[in-house]
Amino acid sequence: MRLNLSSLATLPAHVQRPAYNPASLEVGIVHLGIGAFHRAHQAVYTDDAIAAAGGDWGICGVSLKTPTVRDQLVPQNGLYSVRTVARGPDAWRVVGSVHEVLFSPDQLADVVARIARAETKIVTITVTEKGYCANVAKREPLWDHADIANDLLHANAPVSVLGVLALGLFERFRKRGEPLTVMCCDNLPENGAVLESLLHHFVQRQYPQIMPWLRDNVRFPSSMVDRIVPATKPEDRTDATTALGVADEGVVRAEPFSQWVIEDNFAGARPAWEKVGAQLVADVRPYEKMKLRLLNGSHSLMAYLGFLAGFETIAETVTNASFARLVDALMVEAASTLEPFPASANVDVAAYRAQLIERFANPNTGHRCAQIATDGSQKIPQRWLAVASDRLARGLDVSALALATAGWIRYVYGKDEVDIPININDPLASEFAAIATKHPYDALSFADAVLRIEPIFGALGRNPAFAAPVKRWVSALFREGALAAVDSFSADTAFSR
Ligand code: CS2
Repeated sequence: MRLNLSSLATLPAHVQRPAYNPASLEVGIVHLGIGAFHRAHQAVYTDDAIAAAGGDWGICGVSLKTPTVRDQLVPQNGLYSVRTVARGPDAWRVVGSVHEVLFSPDQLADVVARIARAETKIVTITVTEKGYCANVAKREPLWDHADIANDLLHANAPVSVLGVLALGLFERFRKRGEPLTVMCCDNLPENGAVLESLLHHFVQRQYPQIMPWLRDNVRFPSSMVDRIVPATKPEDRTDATTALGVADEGVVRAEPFSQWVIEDNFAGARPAWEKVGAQLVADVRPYEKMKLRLLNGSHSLMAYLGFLAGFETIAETVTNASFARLVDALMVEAASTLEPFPASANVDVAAYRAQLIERFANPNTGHRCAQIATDGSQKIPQRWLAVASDRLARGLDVSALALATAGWIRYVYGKDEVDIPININDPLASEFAAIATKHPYDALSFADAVLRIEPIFGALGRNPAFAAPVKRWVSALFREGALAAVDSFSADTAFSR
């Protein structure tokens, strides 16, 4: 038996299930990039909001790159379970908000029709940092990226998120031209403004005739999303069968914590997300900066150095005392660059930091360093390098950020500490490999060449106040390994704050 609308009634009592009839929902939201994160985050808030306040907020989930999720969820009528991995026993719930799942390369016409329908009020997006095919600093599409180039040439067979959105918007304009909200839910700073700019650039080339409509009718709120969602593990599927009594191919695992801060800037109606824990605010920037720089910054630091030191997961890494001190030092550096919160927000950065350590240390999360280590070229600019630039501009030291950056450089060298190749998953992987081939085991030249990759480091890579400590740490990492380097960082008395 499989989880689906007919087996829903057979679920054991301990499994939380939709408090409404999922079959009766109409689609009000199109989500591009229906991976595990969306299913454990926005879809859960929407499930709760429908239960609390009703509304036709069914989600049409779209995959752009692989048909896996569609193939898992269509036989299940969109139903799937979330396994919440706490320190105590797991909790299981079945989510009913996903109404339909499409694979865009096979079902483009349906995707476009969904975006164009007046009943669709919101498009949300999680395609990861690299999915935007963008120069984020310039807020412009990478015009020579293969996907963007394809979409400019074949407007009716787009493969990129910008191309699919542009085609959907064009169709919406041609129909009734109802207003629409498009909300980015990826870990990019000012993600709404970035997406708006990318899409405006793209549409300006592809469909210039809709620009006035786009400017006046389509809103791009920013949002900060947070929940640690490791990749689903094989045992999640077996355990789902035991917990639910039916098989669930779409199960996702997630930590108990969840946060969503949304800029209150919608073109029309939206689910009552504020009734179920989401924060609707005038300005998301202070929240996203705190989250990107403290949570994601620490994550990336542990991903590279923890991996090199031989740790499998974030929890193992942060339980090592020297790593814990280094993470704390990184957070101290990052915290000094945050923006003030409105007094009414009640945010306590020290408590936030302590809570992060607790979350990282949850032994049941099983979040692998290797998973977070992907796509570093797309992540470290906003997680670390912006922090380093801010601090250097104020004459402050960048000790922990330098070691973190050195860890990433050592990692992209592509061989671990016992010389086993590392599978570098990054859009710039071939560039790193070429540099490594040119400078075999030459820590300083390798580091120097990587620091000169302009799209990642910009001017910071040429600033000796940053480059010099980074290069010293890269040498130390090649010489003595990550564990010894992190130990010596943590023992360094000069650092004791
Ligand atoms: C992680 C994030 O993989 C990564 O880069 O840092 O996915 C992180 O788990 C989430 O942003 C937490 O909200």
